[in-house]
Amino acid sequence: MHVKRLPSDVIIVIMQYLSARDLAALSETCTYAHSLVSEFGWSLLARQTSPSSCSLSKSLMTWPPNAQVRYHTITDRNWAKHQFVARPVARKWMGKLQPALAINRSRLLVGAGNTIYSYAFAVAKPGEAPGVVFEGAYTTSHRLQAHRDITSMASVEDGGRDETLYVGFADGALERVTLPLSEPRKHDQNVHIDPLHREGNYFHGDDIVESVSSAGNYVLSLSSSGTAVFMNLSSAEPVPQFLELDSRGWSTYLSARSSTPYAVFGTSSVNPLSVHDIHAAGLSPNPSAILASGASDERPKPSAVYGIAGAPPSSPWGHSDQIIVSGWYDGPVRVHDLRSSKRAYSTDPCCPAPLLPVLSVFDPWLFEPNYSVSCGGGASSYIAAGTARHSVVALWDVRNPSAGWSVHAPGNDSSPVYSVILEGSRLFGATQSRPFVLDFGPDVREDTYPVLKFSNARDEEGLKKRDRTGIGFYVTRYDHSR
Ligand SMILES: *[C@@H]1O[C@H](CO)[C@@H](O)[C@H](O)[C@H]1NC(C)=O
Ligand SMILES: *[C@@H]1O[C@H](CO)[C@@H](O)[C@H](O)[C@H]1NC(C)=O
Ligand SMILES: CC(=O)N[C@H]1CO[C@H](CO)[C@@H](O)[C@@H]1O
Repeated sequence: MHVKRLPSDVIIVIMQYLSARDLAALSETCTYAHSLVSEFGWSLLARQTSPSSCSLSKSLMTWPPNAQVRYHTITDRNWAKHQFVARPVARKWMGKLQPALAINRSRLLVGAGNTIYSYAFAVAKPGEAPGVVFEGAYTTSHRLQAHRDITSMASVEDGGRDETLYVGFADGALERVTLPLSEPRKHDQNVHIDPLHREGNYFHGDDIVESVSSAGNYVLSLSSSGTAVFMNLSSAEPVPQFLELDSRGWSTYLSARSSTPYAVFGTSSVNPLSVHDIHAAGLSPNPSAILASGASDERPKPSAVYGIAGAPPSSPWGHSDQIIVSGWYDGPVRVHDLRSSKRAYSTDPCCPAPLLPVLSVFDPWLFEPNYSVSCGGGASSYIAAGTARHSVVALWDVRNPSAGWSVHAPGNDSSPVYSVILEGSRLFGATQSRPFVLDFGPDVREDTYPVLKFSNARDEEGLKKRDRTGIGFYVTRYDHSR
């Protein structure tokens, strides 16, 4: 039967099951099919495949559906071929810093030492890669002093202005900072953030604020001594709620997407990863789940969890926010599914039986067990882990987790990757020396990222060679299939 004889609503239903290639083929059969595909096909597919990408979202909103599908299709293909453009986002900093990254729909923020560097996401036309533009550097103290260093950051909802964040410091301060973006910059100098733009809290005494997370209206911070502070910003005067975890604190993650929002804590202990539900009254003091490391018959050994992330809504695990990805001291990156019933034997009657991981992945060539983790990438199926040395980022496709691969960040410093943010097409990361990006999307040009003028050739030793495209820099990558 000819396709023309089918009623159009039947063809539209069928189109829901077609890939970009199938749709392109269908649209070339006749003008009738072509018009159905342009009117319905591309937008159906764009809705199904659109990964969550802060840095692209403003551009994608203005693009026609077929341009969105083109972008995502080329991105997925580049992921499958391990093809990307690697770029430093800034010149090397002075000294070795432990940077923190935060993102929202308008900008990428890099906190390093006493400075927050802001990079705005430009709105691009279809067929152009949305640019990342340096906006300014904002200092939180007049002098660089280690105890006033920024240690963690998270951006929060501020009515769409996207200039507000919570910043944790080495001296225990937790500040709500609004970036003075409209203040004029003289001769590219840093702008000091005056007291009008910041509001200090001293919940953590003088312990390092190791981690700050945000989701929806919630903010969560955790200090090295294991004090967690939870706030619901939807009330006019948020009341901080304290929770003592009684172990060395490292990492946090907040989920506000599922019907029961929850907080996850990473610590150094026998049970280093725990989930606490968030109810109308606030954060529950008792864990609703303990996430275990190993096989069901093993006695838990003390370990530590340095990085925690959730999976994007479009991931192969499904829309519900029940997946928790964590980077452990003893090596692997582990994935727990809160819906799973695989539990370890519990000796402690007070706590829920520990939940076993549904997946563990590791880079067998790297024994440095320290990770920042993030999920996203091609088909929203990748886990990225920043590791402790050689500025290596390890990547796994969860649809084929035994075929992992790793890449050294541009610059190739002997540094940990302290923070990673993985979107559909871009991975933003930061080493002790600089922020960087790996861009798997199409249409990247020299001016998509900030122009770099290297003054001191020796400082930029690892950035000598451009890649084949001439846009990115040459980086070393290797497979670690098992
Ligand atoms: C692991 O990460 C923590 C927190 O970033 C850091 O303090 C520690 O020194 C790291 N350990 C190694 C072996 O890199
Ligand atoms: C980066 O460093 C690793 C060792 O840490 C080395 O094997 C690799 O060749 C270096 N890559 C580049 C591009 O310099
Ligand atoms: C990941 C993150 O923190 N995103 C924030 C960025 O900004 C939006 C508003 O545009 C906030 O709602 C998000 O929480």
